[in-house]
Amino acid sequence: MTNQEIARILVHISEILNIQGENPFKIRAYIKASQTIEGLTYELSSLEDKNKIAKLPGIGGGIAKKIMELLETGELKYYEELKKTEYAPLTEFLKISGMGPKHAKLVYDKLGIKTVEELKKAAEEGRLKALHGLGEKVEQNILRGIQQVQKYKERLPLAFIYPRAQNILEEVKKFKEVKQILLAGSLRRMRETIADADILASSDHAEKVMEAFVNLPQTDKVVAKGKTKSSIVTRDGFQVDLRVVPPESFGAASHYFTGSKAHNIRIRSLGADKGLKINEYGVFKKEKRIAGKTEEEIFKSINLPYIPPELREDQGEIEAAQNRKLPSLIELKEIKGDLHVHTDWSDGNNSIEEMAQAAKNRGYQYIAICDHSPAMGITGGLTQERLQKQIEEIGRLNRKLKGFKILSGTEVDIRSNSQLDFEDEILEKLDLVVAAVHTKFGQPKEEMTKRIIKAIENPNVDIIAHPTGRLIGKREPYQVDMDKIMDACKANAKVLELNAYPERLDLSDIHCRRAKEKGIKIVISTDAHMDIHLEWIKFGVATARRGWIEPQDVLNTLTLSQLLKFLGR
Ligand code: DGT
Ligand code: CA
Repeated sequence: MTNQEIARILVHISEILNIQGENPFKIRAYIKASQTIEGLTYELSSLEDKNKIAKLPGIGGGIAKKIMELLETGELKYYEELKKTEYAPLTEFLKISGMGPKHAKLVYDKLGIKTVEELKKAAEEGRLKALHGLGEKVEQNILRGIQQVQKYKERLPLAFIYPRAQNILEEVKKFKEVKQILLAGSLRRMRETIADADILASSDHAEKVMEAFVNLPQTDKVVAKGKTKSSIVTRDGFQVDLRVVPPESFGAASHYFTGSKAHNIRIRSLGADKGLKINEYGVFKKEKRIAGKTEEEIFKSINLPYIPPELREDQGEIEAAQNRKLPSLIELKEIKGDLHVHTDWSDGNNSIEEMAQAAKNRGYQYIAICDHSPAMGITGGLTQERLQKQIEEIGRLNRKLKGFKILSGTEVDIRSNSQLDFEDEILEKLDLVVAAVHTKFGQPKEEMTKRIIKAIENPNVDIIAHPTGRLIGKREPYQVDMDKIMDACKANAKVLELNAYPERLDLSDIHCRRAKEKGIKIVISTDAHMDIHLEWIKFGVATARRGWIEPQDVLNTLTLSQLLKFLGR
């Protein structure tokens, strides 16, 4: 059983318990355990000493035992029984934005609704709004939520596919016939969602590579097996296409299969203007191949500099290349710290010290601890008194740490009446204040925009976190006038966050580009709830690159002393 499969079962258990109205601590324990397992860089099944499972952060003895049962027998009795209970089928509803566990239970108890189709029909017929506590607005939200889920069904988040496709690439790379290999398609362009993973390899023995590929342990189903292209569906449920080309075509094929299609069409037509034929095998003048081994050669054949994959969307990158005006995109190694992480003081899984150590190990100079505020009850949001204690604890840890600084911060909730969830007198004591909307997503656009601008205008606020509130494939952004938000940031020298949490990526690439045009700084933060989540920074950086962001646009490329000066505390 893979980590992924185990994590999925634990989440499912937490969902069933949630609908049953179980104790929140018990529910949270399953969620935390699943997060831990999803973040591991090795498979639990490969552990020699299974007793180590109980020692992982966030995994207690009871759940550890259940995991061992899963690993040993491939089954969990407790889970099998739980699945037979009355409310178990309702967990499908939780994928729908606007449907919490209480609503799920309500529609079942009152109307006997058990499937998404039944729910959709009931919403369309206006039968939900009559239920106590639902109403017209919630009904519309649920309907929109269902459409959203159905629309995204075929695409998965980048951060889910990326590491799994990378694992497969590493396996294929081991075949001795393989010379070069890379992730291509939307994965290489780092789009926020991926339909299928494309891998490209070069070899003189394509058929042997095909044979080995379809027999990988990750393979669940072979969709197609050809001489130079095969497709599998992995046990994690997504499709991987592997193409093999001869080494002299690797550059041309890399370019072709990276796409996007729109970019490729433009490149091919620029070639045609010069009497060149550009395809996946190379660049041809009459019948003669004049380039194809590297991607640089392809661009050079039409007098263009190399265009980074993240820009290849035909969104002005070709014109920029022609005018020698391509941006120098931000790179991962330029990130000097993470300015939004959680700890076990609220809903995180690691201590302040563990988070700091993990950040230091990444070569960072600083980290900002931004646990939740009181309004976020379910996340264990800090009271004013606990925040005061946390500031003192951070002071103590900072005296111990050398060459690294922990900043005292908060992710303060912007209440629906636009008040912040902490008094200014405590916000003043912090090194950094991140403010965010977590409730009342359905406010009208004007109200929501005002609500956030009010926070931007508070002199103690530095950053607006996940500015649109979207959850990819799950929740549309709330209604907000981003131009007005950005103008307010500009006027008040405030920063917008690009939250790299896999289902957020909020700001999106498009908003990043707009922010840059308006001259607003962004900060790329992970919102990590565990030390290993710091790794997600790479998806944030990738999204920023897709938004044409350069290092000087990003707050956390500053050194510690520059950052402290910017914050001006
Ligand atoms: P996805 O899979 O929807 O997340 O997005 P992509 O970009 O990976 O699309 P996919 O898998 O259909 O194709 C991979 C790449 O192959 C694509 O980015 C560009 C190239 N490609 C596919 N079909 C065509 C085509 O008809 N013309 C050209 N020029 N390129 C194509
Ligand atoms: Ca693809």
